[in-house]
Amino acid sequence: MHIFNTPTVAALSLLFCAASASAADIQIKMMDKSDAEGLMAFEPTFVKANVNDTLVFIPVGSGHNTRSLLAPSGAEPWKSAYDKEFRVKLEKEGVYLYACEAHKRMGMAGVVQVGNAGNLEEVKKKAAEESAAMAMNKDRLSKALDKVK
Ligand SMILES: [Cu+2]
Repeated sequence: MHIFNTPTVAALSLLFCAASASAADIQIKMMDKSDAEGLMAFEPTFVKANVNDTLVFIPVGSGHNTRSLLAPSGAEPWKSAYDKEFRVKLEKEGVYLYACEAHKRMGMAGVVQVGNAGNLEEVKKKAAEESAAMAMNKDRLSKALDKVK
């Protein structure tokens, strides 16, 4: 007696393939100096992701962490330990702003877009406030937000 007939097994394996293909790990390095992004930077500063992808923050320089500044409604805020790899699963659509707590004033901040950017206006407002308090890299967040499509 067969529990699954062949077409059912084929359909199930297709489903598993689709699920695993759609969720990716996206690496973001926490750096004292990035060739691409400048001093005190997350590399890349802007990331576009899909729902259920996972951000993986990798400590490259030392004395950095990551903390969300603004997340779409319903999304869990995050705060990592210093100098530790940290994973965040992105379960809600929208734009996320985050920074390194030690170097936020030096503009060490980044942007993640997940699916539709429904909260973009709110994010731009928050980014402008944060950028005004930065001593360097003051245009980093606005440049990153220009990439939101
Ligand atoms: Cu830092």
